[in-house]
Amino acid sequence: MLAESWLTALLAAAIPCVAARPDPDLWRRAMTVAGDTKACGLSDPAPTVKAPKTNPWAPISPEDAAAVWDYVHSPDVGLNLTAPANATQTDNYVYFVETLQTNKSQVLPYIDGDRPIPDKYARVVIFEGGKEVPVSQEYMVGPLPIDSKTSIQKLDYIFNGGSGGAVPYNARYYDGKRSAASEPLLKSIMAEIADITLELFDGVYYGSGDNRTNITPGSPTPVSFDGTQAYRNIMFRYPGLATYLAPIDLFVLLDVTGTDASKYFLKGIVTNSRFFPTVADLRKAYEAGELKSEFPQTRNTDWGLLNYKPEMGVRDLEDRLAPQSIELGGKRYKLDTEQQYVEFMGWSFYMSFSRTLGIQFFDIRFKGERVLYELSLQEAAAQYAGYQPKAANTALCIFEADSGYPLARHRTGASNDYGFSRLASVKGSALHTRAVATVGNYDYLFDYAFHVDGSLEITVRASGYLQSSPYYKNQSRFGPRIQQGTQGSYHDHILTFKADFDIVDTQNSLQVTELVTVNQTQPWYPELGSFAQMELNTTLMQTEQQFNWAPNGQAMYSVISSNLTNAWGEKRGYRLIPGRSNIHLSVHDSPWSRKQSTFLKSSLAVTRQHDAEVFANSWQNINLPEAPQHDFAKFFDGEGVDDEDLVVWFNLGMHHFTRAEDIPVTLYTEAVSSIVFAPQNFNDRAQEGDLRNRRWIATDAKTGKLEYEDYGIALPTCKVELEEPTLKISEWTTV
Ligand SMILES: *[C@@H]1O[C@H](CO)[C@@H](O)[C@H](O)[C@H]1NC(C)=O
Ligand SMILES: *[C@@H]1O[C@H](CO)[C@@H](O)[C@H](O)[C@H]1NC(C)=O
Ligand SMILES: *[C@@H]1O[C@H](CO)[C@@H](O)[C@H](O)[C@H]1NC(C)=O
Ligand SMILES: *[C@@H]1O[C@H](CO)[C@@H](O)[C@H](O)[C@H]1NC(C)=O
Ligand SMILES: *[C@@H]1O[C@H](CO)[C@@H](O)[C@H](O)[C@H]1NC(C)=O
Ligand SMILES: *[C@@H]1O[C@H](CO)[C@@H](O)[C@H](O)[C@H]1NC(C)=O
Ligand SMILES: *[C@@H]1O[C@H](CO)[C@@H](O)[C@H](O)[C@H]1NC(C)=O
Ligand SMILES: *[C@@H]1O[C@H](CO)[C@@H](O)[C@H](O)[C@H]1NC(C)=O
Ligand SMILES: [Cu+2]
Repeated sequence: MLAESWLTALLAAAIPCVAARPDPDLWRRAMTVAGDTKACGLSDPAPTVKAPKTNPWAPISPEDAAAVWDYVHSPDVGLNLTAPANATQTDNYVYFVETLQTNKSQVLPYIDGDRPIPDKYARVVIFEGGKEVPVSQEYMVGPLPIDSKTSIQKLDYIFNGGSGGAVPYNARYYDGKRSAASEPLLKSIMAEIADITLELFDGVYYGSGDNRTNITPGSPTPVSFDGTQAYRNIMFRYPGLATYLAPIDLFVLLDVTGTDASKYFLKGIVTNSRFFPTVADLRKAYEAGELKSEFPQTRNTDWGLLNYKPEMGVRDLEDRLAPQSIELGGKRYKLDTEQQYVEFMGWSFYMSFSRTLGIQFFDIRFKGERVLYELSLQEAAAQYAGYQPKAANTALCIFEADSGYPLARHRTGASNDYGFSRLASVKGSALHTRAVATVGNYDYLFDYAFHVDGSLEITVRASGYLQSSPYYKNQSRFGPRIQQGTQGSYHDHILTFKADFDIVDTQNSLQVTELVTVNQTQPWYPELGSFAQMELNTTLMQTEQQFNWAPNGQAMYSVISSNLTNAWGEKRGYRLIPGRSNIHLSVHDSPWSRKQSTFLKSSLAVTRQHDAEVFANSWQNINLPEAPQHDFAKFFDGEGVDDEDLVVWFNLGMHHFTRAEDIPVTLYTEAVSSIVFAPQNFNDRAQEGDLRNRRWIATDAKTGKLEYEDYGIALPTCKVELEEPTLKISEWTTV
């Protein structure tokens, strides 16, 4: 029993960061079990610390958000709002309330000086379908908390597209109220062809509330190109847990321009790669027997579930628990949970959270000196659709883990000439801040690893259901067949990040160090004549630009301080090191991403920091590929970036070459992309000499005497007594 209790306790300790919680009660019981293992420090909370300053980036409180809600609904403010629960698309209603990011120009005098903390503002999105010219309009409300000084104004300055915070109705985010408005038309069309869909696809659609309905409509984006029109290209799938993998070959194209649903109409129906402008055209082809499905979709999609499949057999020793990551001896990081502030091995940073961006990091310092002012995700896009992470699904967790390799290792003086040898090895570990964001059909796993040597690694992984297509023999150019009736459609995943570097202060430059080949002569090699040599060619980027990693990695990019040098007179900096799969968008002129996603089209970009250029994107750009609300391309207006406050934008992502192994879900081992920021002469030497988690082994060749130094850092011993094991390992399903 004890063995099982141990495992349970260890698993409970390890689980918060690797697994979803299957059920809150199980979770509570497991924590109780883990709570008994105090002796090992396994379940001790992280030590606390007081943040140097109140977090100026923190999200507004739930109380303030509720007060803002009441404020905008009050008749005095005059917005004529309907409660969202009762609203239709032709009413005015609040879509969301969130925190407006505080201006850097207002934060620096506070965080670095003695100015008071800047005022907080809320950002409120109101869908104004009840206006004569219906729009979506963003507002800023503040200062908070609400008092006599609070006012509401249009939030225009974070959008540079020309219409500020306004988005035309047609391009407004396609929410449930808009779907509801076009539902009667969809229902009538689908009822008219129910006999056809029943025979061809074993499916009928009479509306979502009708108990005969057995196929599910889905609407890809964009729904508009420039806001002057709106359409829905509705696809259908078999419902169920694996619905994304069970598409059927039926697409209904509706024109849904404007708020008057009586004017909506059918543009056509697509099946068998053929377009039928009217129901009558479809019926004619059907009656002529031209529409048989070659590879019908399977109703039973158990093959698409991420569960144990006994029919696949067993692997030897797989009945044993896999290794778990645990923090034996107590946590080595400190938290100020109220201020969302973290300290770890010389690192310190604040965190914030936004509905549209997920987790954000601010004032990231190493040994007291600022490296980054801000690090945050800007967009998670797929080739055919850009969408935003949804806050509701994010689970944040922090833990330290073994790096899986030593930070450094070397054996020296092994030869008998010296009579002795030394072997040294330094433990590698990193603090991971990890968040999982479910964005539609994918679970993106974001990992920010703060390594003990001062480097910061950002990794993103994608797992989940493919947006698949019905399979056709003659469409293999879009991807392979991956199930009976399913094709894995090729696509790109691109995740855009903002890295506002401040190498100690805001006066920085972007240094490019190219490896160039030059022909040289060297007097002591007369026989070689002129011969090729490598040289470093170091330059500073002069103006704002988008750029890509040099082929063969033959250039190093570093953000350096304009003025600060280390002990050796070298400019202090941090280097950008490509990791795995540093891709950008493949198609640069697709009508679905033509102008609203310029930031996806290069691996890197550098711009000058401005309070009004906070974001690479606007969350409503998705339906405005031809007339973006916010246009990243406009950032590049020739401003200098040498000796300036600069921002680096970078993309991580994957070209998703789909495969049978994407069933049931895409695997994190392969769908991964990363980047590392590493000190480049930021320090005077490697940041390891002050770490005691190391071994120093000296051997004397003559005497054979061996000295072993562990600096007093040893495996903690502890005794665990558990009253009653309450959980079986099998009750934990990791996700
Ligand atoms: C919605 O409308 C109903 C009927 O008019 C009303 O009773 C209810 O209070 C409204 N709900 C909200 C949240 O205003
Ligand atoms: C208020 O909004 C409703 C739609 O919800 C609209 O019918 C009405 O005309 C609006 N009233 C004013 C004064 O604008
Ligand atoms: C479906 O709904 C109809 C009408 O409400 C009802 O008469 C029928 O019993 C329902 N059938 C099933 C299988 O629930
Ligand atoms: C591909 O196959 C479909 C279904 O068999 C057929 O309708 C379509 O014309 C074919 N397309 C091409 C380009 O051959
Ligand atoms: C070096 O010299 C070789 C032989 O003369 C020539 O082909 C080559 O282009 C030169 N390379 C550079 C980088 O100048
Ligand atoms: C060094 O880079 C600069 C700027 O790109 C370029 O003009 C120059 O020719 C390069 N020098 C060598 C030796 O490649
Ligand atoms: C850089 O340092 C020099 C010497 O201390 C100083 O004169 C100069 O103003 C500094 N430049 C900037 C941009 O801070
Ligand atoms: C932030 O900066 C922008 C651009 O300068 C300005 O328009 C805006 O009013 C500032 N926000 C606050 C809350 O002061
Ligand atoms: Cu994918």
